[in-house]
Amino acid sequence: MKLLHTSDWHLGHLFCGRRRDAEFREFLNWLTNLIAEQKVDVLLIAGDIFDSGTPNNSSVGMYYDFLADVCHQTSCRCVIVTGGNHDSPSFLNAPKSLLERAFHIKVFGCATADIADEIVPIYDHDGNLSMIVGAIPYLRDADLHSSNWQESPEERDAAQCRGFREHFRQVAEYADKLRKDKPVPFVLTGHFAASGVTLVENDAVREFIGGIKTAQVEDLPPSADYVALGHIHQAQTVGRKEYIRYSGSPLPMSFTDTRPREVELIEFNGKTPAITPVLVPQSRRIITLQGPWQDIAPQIEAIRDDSAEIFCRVLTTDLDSSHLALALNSIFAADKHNYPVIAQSLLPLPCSQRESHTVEELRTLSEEQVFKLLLDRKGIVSPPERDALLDTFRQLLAEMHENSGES
Ligand SMILES: [Mn+2]
Repeated sequence: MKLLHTSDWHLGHLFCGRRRDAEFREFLNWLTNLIAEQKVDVLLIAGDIFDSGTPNNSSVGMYYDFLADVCHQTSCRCVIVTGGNHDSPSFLNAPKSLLERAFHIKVFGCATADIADEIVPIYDHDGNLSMIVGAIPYLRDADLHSSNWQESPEERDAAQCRGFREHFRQVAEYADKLRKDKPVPFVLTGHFAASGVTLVENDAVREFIGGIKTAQVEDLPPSADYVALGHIHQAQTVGRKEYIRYSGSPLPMSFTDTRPREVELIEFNGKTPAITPVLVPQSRRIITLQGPWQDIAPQIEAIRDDSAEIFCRVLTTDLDSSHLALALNSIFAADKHNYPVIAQSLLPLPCSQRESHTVEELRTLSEEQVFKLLLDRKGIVSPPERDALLDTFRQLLAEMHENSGES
């Protein structure tokens, strides 16, 4: 039995406001080919399929196109999709019965009251049980414990941990009953942060709201032969156990994440997994240019002239924000192609700009003036980015005034 583990696609993710449809489509086509070539039997997608609970139509289209391709162009006999903290359970679950009855696609948008719902037995062509998957989606607060307004935060955390352990234990117990003494692998999925994982700064892992903060490896049932995790965007093993893994996101989610991307291919010999990480090809260049202006200016010019769209971050160490803006504008005077998506001065702000405004002072400024001060302070100087943010701010302001009955 061959299994493929991936997670955290974040379809629809905007990289500093830029769309990535082409990158997502390339990844999904590459993945379909890999599943076909490697004759993968079971595909596991361990949460965060979409970046948002209300994904845009082109992301939804890509998802369904991919599922259709896997069903028609590969010999994959079962696709298992579990919800992550970014996914809307009801959105993922809406086509659940269609996908299950018409294709062999099983969707677990959220936990249900019946543990048996999360057990997927997989049979070979002769009808023999050949794998059991415990498909556990992201567990929300209500899945972990019943809230009690009198409990302290510590008591709530402890109750969540107990609920988490208990949920995984019950799924494993159910699988063990089904497996009896047959030498078939038991695979678990999960979407949470395990303690001790390596994180990257400014990565788009959304803070957990109403879920467990971190779980211990010891909280996972020992009977699992492979644990396919999602939520952390860098591929890694957990607790030095080879068979407990994050596949990470197939596309980097931030400038700070420069690690190679991968999916995990797992071949079982009886219950023993042989794990092969497969690198995901990347078509998009995502780069940071940092240093004195004189050194990075020629590199910025090369990027400007590149025909492919490059996500570039410029961090200068010897120009302040306004001089950086002027210098960039001179390079991009004729052509706005591949303008850096972030341009920031690393020089410390002069005292006059660093001073904080008192509430009284702020009252004398318009909302837009305050917002511009914020953009200055954040070092957002590139005109396209500044204009786009200002536009959004004005729209929000107009909506707010409308809602509050002002004109
Ligand atoms: Mn994620």
